[in-house]
Formats: sequence, structure tokens, C-alpha cells
Amino acid sequence: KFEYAPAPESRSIVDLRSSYGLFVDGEFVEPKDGRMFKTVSPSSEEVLAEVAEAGPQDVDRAVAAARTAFKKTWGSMPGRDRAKYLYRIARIIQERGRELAVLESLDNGKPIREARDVDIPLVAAHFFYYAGWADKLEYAGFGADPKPHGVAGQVIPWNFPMLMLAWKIAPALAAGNTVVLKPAETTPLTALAFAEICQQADLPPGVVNIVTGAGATGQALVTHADVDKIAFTGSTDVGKAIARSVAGTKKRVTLELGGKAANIVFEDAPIDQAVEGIVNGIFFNQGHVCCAGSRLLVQESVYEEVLASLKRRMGTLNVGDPLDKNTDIGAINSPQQLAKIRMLSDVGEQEGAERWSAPCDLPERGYWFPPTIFTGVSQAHRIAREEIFGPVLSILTFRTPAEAIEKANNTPFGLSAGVWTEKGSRILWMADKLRAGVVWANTFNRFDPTSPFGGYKESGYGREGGRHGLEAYLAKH
Ligand code: TXE
Repeated sequence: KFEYAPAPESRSIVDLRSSYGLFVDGEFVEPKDGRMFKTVSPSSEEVLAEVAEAGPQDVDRAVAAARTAFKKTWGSMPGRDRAKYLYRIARIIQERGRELAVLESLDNGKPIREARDVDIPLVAAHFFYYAGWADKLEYAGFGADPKPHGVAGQVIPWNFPMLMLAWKIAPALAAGNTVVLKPAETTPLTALAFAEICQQADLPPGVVNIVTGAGATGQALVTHADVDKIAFTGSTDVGKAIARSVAGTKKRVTLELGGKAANIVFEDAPIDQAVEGIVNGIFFNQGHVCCAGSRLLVQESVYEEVLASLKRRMGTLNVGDPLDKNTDIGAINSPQQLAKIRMLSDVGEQEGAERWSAPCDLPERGYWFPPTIFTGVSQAHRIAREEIFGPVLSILTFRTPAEAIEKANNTPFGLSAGVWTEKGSRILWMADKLRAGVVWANTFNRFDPTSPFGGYKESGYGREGGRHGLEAYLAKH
């Protein structure tokens, strides 16, 4: 009998320093008031490193460095030269791919298989893709001589730390902006590795600056008077606060916020394939995905069959050590997020829905939650309306396509949706009626640098990715 014994990805390929400063004007510097915070591995609770906490003066310094770089080098550099730097960065990311994947998995808790096969290859792909745009901006459709805004202030979340950095930094630099980016406080390490990559690529100082810290650092950045353009991905509440804070200023804003996507399975869908799509839709990245298929809408006639098949499949998922290549579901990113998932799951039961979790042994240390589904969910339940952002699926049923549309759109969010059916005409009809920025047909959670991504309604505004992703970083005239 063949026994597959995977070697856990070796931690030793990651060269962690015990402490990291801020990356300002091409160098790592101490924070002005010396404040540091710890970043912890969510799977082992081990302290991975100490990281500087940027205060307002540090943010000032970073924005000033970005302004100077915009004026002196990057803002006036020919597009083909900017492209050379972006291609160089993309190649270094590929070369260091294994190390970056391990670092991401350690700091975030995601399975190494996903970090290695999805996150990091997509990071490189974004830099390659936008490098290709840097000398072709006149074809982006914003006039013959589109101009960058200047300094971009970017705040990103913890679910796809390096990929969110790439979504933000690659188009900003391609368009000729300079950047100050704040990674999330629980996952700063790949952004700091990216700072080293900027040094390795000889990127002119000040073009990219990384300020680590918590919400206060993000707030200091987005309210800074000399920031021209803000890009934010994170919670809907913070997104709304940012939108309010920039009202009446010169700043341009794009917001990518929460979601509560419907994954809609019709009776004619190939059920095995749909079940794979349901599993991928909600359990990929522990469900820490803004476009996760967190509401399953299944046609009544196939409900029992889908449910039985889904439970069987959930029983095969491996939950545990993120560095093990056999792991399907890793650790929940933080105790705060775990508490939120637990709280909303308890509310689901209190409101009358029925909970089922796949049987699995969860490790003692670290933050874990088993793959879980709720049946008997009604549209009024909080678990059907609020973003849980964890491996928790709410299952509802429908009879007709019109009912599926009504239920799918019955949410303040509008980021994504999935449709499973053999009928091409139905896919087109559904895609037209669903109020969601992305509609996947017979697949889910597919990403590509050429495709625009973004929301309707309270999921935010603006698009990232593709030609549309450049729009946010170019001034029209
Ligand atoms: O988000 P925050 P949190 C959702 C998800 C999750 C919930 C809370 O439902 O459970 O939000 O997560 C920075 N000004 N999403 O608390 O606080 C913060 O430091 C400027 C969905 O982690 O929005 C971090 O870098 N910045 C989402 C980033 O904002 C501020 C991804 C996101 O953190 C700030 C993450 C402020 N006042 C959470 N306060 C998605 N759309 O994918 C915090 N930040």
C-alpha cells in the first residue's frame, strides 16, 4: 500500500528577524516613539517577531518620502522604466516563492498548499500583469496622457496579506503613483518581506513605504492631508468611516468591503462538481474570504442529495497544521476573529437553525474552528445576513429561479455570487439579475489579474484588477 507521508514545509527556509522596523524611504527605521507589537502564529501561538507600531509622526515621514519620490523619480519616470522595476519585483517574488508561502502560512494560518499554489503565484502574476501596462497607459482609456494621482495611502486586511498588497501596489506603481501601505496588525510579515524585495530590486527609495501598526496607524494614514488617493480593503464599518472622513477633501477613494455571497445550486447541476464548488466557496482560506460563498441556496428537489454529499465531503477535510501539505483548513487568524465566529454560530443556534460540524480533532494550541454548516436557516437569521468570515455555511432552499434571485439579492452586500446549472441561458439570465460584482458560473473563488473585482451596494466601490484596476490610480482629463 502506498502511503503518502508529506514532509511539512520546512520552517528553516524562512529567515525571520526578531524585530522589524518601519520601511521608509528605502530603509528599515525605528519608530519615533519606540513602540513595538508582537505578531503571533495563529496555529501555535508562537511569537514570530516584534514589529514597529507607527505613530502619526512616522506616518508623516513615510508620506513625505513618498511625496519626494513622486516628485523626483517615480512620477516622471518613463513607463518602460517603471515596467522594468515591476518585472524585476515579479521575478524576485517567483524566485522567493517558497519562502514567501511559508512566511504567509506561518503568520496568517492558511494551509501551505493554498499559500504556495494560489496566493504567491497570484502575487507574482499581478506584478507581471501591471508591469505590462506601465508603458501602455494611453490605451487604458482615460485620455491620451493619463496622469497618476500622486501619493496613494493603502490599508489592507489579514486574509490574503501579500495578495492584497499586490492588488494595491502593482497598479499604483504601474500608473506612476508612489505608495504608503499599512498591512494588517496580525499579518505584517510578508509586507516586510516585500520591503526587502523592493531593496533587492533597487526600487528608488520612497516609492514604496510600509508602515506597520493597528487601526490608529491606518487612520493616521487615510486622514493624512498629503495623501491623494486611498485604497482600503477591510470591514464595512471602517470603510464607511473612511468614506465619511474624506468627504470634502481632494482624496479619491476605493473601498473593498464585506460580502455575504449566494452560491446557487440548481437541480440540473452536476452535483459532485457543485459540492466541490460549495466546499471551495466556504472553506477555502478558512472562510476568511470577502467573496466567500457563505450562503448556499439549493433547489428544493436536490436539497437532500446535496446535503448528504456535502456532509460526506466535509468529513474528508483535514483541519490542522498549516505547514502540512495535506491540510485543507488551517487556523483562524486571531482570537478576535475566532470569538466572532463562535458568537455568530451560537446566535445561529439560538435563533433556531440546526448546526452540524464535521467531526475532527482540533489541535490544543492555536485558534481553530471546525468546518460547520447550518440548515433550517431563514432569511431573517443573523447567520443569513451578517458576514461570519469563517468556515461556516448557512443553507437555504428555493423553488424557482425568481425565488433564488430574490433571496440572493436580499442582502446589503453585493460582492460575488455563484451559479451551478447546465443551462447556459439560465447562467446569463442569473448573471444579469444578481446584484454582485462577480458572478461565477460552475466554479467559485477564481481570481485572475486580468479580471476586475469589486462590489455593489455596501460591499464598496471601485474595481481592482484588470484595466479597470488602473482607473483608480489615474486622473482622467
Ligand atoms: O477589520 P478591520 P477586522 C470583515 C470580516 C471581519 C471583520 C473585522 O467580517 O470579521 O471585517 O475584521 C485597518 N482607519 N473583514 O477587525 O478593522 C486595520 O488595521 C484606517 C472583511 O480585522 O477593517 C487593518 O489593516 N484603517 C475584509 C484593516 O483596516 C483601519 C477583510 C482591516 O481591518 C481603521 C477583513 C481605521 N479607523 C475583515 N481601523 C474583506 N473585505 O476582505 C482598522 N483599520
